[in-house]
Amino acid sequence: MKKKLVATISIIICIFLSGCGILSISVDKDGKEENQTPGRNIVIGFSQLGAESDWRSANTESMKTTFTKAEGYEFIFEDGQQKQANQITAIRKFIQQEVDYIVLAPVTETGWDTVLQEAKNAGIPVIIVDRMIDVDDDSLFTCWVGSNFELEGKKATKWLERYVEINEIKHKDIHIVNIQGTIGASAQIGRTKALRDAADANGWDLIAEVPGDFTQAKAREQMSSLLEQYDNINVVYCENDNEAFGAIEAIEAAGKVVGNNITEGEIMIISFDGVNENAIEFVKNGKIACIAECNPLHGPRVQAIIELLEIGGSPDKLSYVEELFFSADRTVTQLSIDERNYGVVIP
Ligand code: GYE
Repeated sequence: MKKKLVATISIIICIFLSGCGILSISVDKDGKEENQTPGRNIVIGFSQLGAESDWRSANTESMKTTFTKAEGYEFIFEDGQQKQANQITAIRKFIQQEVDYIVLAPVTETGWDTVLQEAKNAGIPVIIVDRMIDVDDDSLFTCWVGSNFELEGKKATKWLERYVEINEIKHKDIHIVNIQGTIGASAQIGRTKALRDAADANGWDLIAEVPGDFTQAKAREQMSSLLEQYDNINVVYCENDNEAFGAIEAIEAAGKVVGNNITEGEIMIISFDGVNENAIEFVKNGKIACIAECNPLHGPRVQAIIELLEIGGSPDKLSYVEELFFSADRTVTQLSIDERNYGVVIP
């Protein structure tokens, strides 16, 4: 309640300041005029893990368009290019630059203790966004905001379980491969765990788990080699949409058909994210059976946290984002509707 009140007051103050026109005009290096809130220049160092997927591009865009000069922020962006070492270097640079906040989208969960201790010693709050970190001491980060990746996986596997039952397919006839994300990333860990648990519980044949690094190219390569090794694959669990695109390309290149009719030799694709319009199109035309949404628009969420910290508030340690589930199969979604605690959008 107190937190809400503090947040509300801050929003009122912001609206008041801009409403009164208390904005100064400054000129950037190209001579263009920019609005700037006077007396306020919050410096944020953002260590983004890379640019592997459409999700990531949307996430970067959300951060960049949120933390603008006009809103009183100086935003320093560093691309880690999938390497933790680069992200650690970026954090150390932010500490030297004496930024006000460090925002970290970590590539993998472990290995952050030392550098985050350095940030803590420097008195710089660290906000973790998207994937989680696994540190011994929770006080090394202020808070985290992101998705419940295992829940996303549970939605997808529940959907498959229902599909199998409604279509009177035997669970043991599900021959599934998992094209995983970046190994050690929270999104991979949660989604992989959900599939392993569901395969165990239902008796699905989980043929193989291979890393696809969340990229289209790696997934295409992995899927081609899986098709050469196994001739009974009928479901492909792709841990993001870009992998789904790559898997579809490989399946079609091998002369096979992508679709839900697995009893007639088609190969079903299950995916995550739902960011790219093409992925939603694929759900509509049956090339992707279902997508557990993963929401990348964290910019405003991180902003709300920073604004709360600015006025002395304390954000929740962990904030999970609400997400939807996309499937074009109305029978399955209707039948499972009472059992789930998440929304379904039928495109
Ligand atoms: O699902 C995938 C991206 O960590 C939630 O990373 C993120 C995942 C997302 O590469 O597309």
